[in-house]
Amino acid sequence: MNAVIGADFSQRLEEAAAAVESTLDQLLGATTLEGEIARPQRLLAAMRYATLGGGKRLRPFLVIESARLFGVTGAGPLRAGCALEMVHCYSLAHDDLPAMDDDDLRRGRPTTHKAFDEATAILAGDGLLTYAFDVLADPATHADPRVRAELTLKLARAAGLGGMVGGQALDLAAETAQTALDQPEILTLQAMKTGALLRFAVDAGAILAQAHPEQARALSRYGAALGAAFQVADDILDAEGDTAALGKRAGKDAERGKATLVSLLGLESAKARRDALVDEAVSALAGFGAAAATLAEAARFVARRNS
Ligand code: GRG
Repeated sequence: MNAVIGADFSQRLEEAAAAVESTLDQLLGATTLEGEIARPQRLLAAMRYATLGGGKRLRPFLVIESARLFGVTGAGPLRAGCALEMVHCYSLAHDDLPAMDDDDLRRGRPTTHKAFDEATAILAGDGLLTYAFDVLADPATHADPRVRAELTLKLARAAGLGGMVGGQALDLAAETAQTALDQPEILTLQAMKTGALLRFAVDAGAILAQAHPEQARALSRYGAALGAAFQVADDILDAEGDTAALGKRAGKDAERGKATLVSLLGLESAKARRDALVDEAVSALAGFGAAAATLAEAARFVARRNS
């Protein structure tokens, strides 16, 4: 946990982010795909705004690195990572809307509904969510239709009712509930709202590589622990971080009386839990040996990030 984030890791993350940016730029270009009738200019501009020019690109990085663990590189992991990033960016644009978190700032810039308007931000999110499945279903992502179908099914399960969207619904319900959530309820909510997409990222790498089920399960355990560590770190950042570094408003959880592990356990215990989750994530990689060093560092990065 105290290891310094290595130059090699930072370089890999930067390289992946650059490749993701350029692939997203291409996917969200003006040229229509076969079967599309037209790409409305303002909607496309809002989808590009919500997606390009910011973010750590952690989810696509995890797809790329998980696939690389099995020797799979190139367009497949990059495209699957971009599909996942589209779902993530849609969730941020919708979460920022007045009906949800009502935020003005995201990734250091005005939120999508502030830069455009509410209806356009809703449609941009809808367009990104739908496009993500287009990208996964396209043969350019993988030659084998069974692999494409598995990616599509797994992302739908991670993003939908029993995953991110369901977690968001639980989170919104908790804001107006009479009784505060207890620890198991918070853990379920967080595993759904933020954990499910992060876990999908590493599952996608194993699916693309058609990995041995035992290896896929180990990677999935890593993804679940990393996802949980990410969310505790996010709660800690909200409590301790500053708005300028975060690129979004800090201190919102306490202001809204939101039940998080920080409010439930206190800062120090939340930090201890975060560190234990990082250890758990790293232990799950034991069977992969030195080949998994970058993924191990990704777990440390998630816990130590300041934005
Ligand atoms: C609206 C359906 C719907 C879901 C929203 C993920 C989510 C559910 C809301 C986002 C609210 C939020 C800030 C959650 C905390 C965890 C999180 C997803 C942080 C942002 O992810 P990063 O740090 O962001 O990976 P970047 O900007 O680097 O991509």
